[in-house]
Amino acid sequence: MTKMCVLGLGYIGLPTALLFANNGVDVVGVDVSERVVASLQQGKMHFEEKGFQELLDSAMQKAAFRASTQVEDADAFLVAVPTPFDAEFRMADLKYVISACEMIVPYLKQGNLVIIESTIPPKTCEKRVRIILERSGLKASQDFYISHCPERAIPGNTLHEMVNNDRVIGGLDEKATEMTRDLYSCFVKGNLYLTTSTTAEMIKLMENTYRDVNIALANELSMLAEDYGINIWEAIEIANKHPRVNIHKPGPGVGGHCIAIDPWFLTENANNSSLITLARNINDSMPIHVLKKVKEMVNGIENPVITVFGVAYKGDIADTRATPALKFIKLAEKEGFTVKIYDPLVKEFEYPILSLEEAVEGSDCIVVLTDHSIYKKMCVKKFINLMKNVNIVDTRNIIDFNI
Ligand code: SAJ
Repeated sequence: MTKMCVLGLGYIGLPTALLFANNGVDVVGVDVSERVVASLQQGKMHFEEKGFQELLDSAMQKAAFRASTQVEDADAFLVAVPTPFDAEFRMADLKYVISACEMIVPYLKQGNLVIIESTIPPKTCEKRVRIILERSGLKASQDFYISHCPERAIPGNTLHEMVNNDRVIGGLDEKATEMTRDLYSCFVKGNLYLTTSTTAEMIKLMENTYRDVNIALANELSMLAEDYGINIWEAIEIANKHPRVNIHKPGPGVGGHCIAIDPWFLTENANNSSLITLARNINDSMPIHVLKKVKEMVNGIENPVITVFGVAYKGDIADTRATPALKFIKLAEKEGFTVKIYDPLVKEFEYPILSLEEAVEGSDCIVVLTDHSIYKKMCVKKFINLMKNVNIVDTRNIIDFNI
């Protein structure tokens, strides 16, 4: 039986470890957080997502998964730690990837495979990961093997996408690629596309950059449509009937831990990336544009109270990482507005989350920032009379005023 050591038990590392454990691999999951490890040792997930607890229960029943703070000898090591964004230099901060690789060094043996799932800039496997792991005295592509297999699952539907999406696998050499393919084929039902490590690194960043640039285009089109007095949602719907057009959705900006930072990993070493940089700047500036619209609406109202609907970074999840709502709220407070928040999914946030009635009572303007499906079915007539002044800015086109 193959033994795997997975470093990083977060949103990606943990479900990946559990999928391997449920499909014939003996897995030890390693995390530097004692709290995370203690919770998993008791069979409890430290965050919620559909299907994860069941997957943990069955892996524990099979005795195929253990959590630990210590790396152990294994046949394969999988690194799934975060790659934070260094905002000052607009670069990937590789500190966690580097320290995970350093933790592997004393345990690295002949024939081992090291897979990096964390998002990394092109050439990181070749130039950083290889050099750190070779401190073991072993030589990459001769004594041990390195590959990159980026995760591409969407938060909110992680498990389904981890199993069913196609995957990209890029080794430093062909043997590394093949060893990685053989491992992942135990649970991945999608196609496994084989390439080099640098190409795999680039592909992952290209995918998220593609989305960011397209969202920026949608945001720019929505601002132009406002100038022309056009309903952008109707215009996009009709334009997208064209067989080769797929305009994304405009909104209050791009949040989450991937799309808003990965494009910078692609441009950190480049001097010819004006389009990608421009798209990032457009998306980052959207909360300012939303505030401008709110200011126009509450113009003349003394000490306006505004209600934010939704602080999750996108619809139907409780995740607020890098949410554009936070920038909007901070800007609104600077403007002197009182801000109240309603988000039925989010449990922890920098600001208090109120009930619908508390949040709407005495409000001068509702600003919808997240497209939770629950907002679609809300009966507006039931709460609109609680407002002091009825103004609504719906950046996601989700509120149905007829119900
Ligand atoms: N958004 C828009 N308009 C759109 C689509 C999204 O404003 O048309 C906004 C969302 O509201 C959100 C942000 O963009 O604030 C990002 O949301 P998302 O659903 O586009 O993506 P993430 O960040 O949840 O997940 C992405 C996915 N990448 C792609 O679809 C190319 C996922 O497959 C990746 O695995 C993930 O990044 C990651 O970990 O890299």
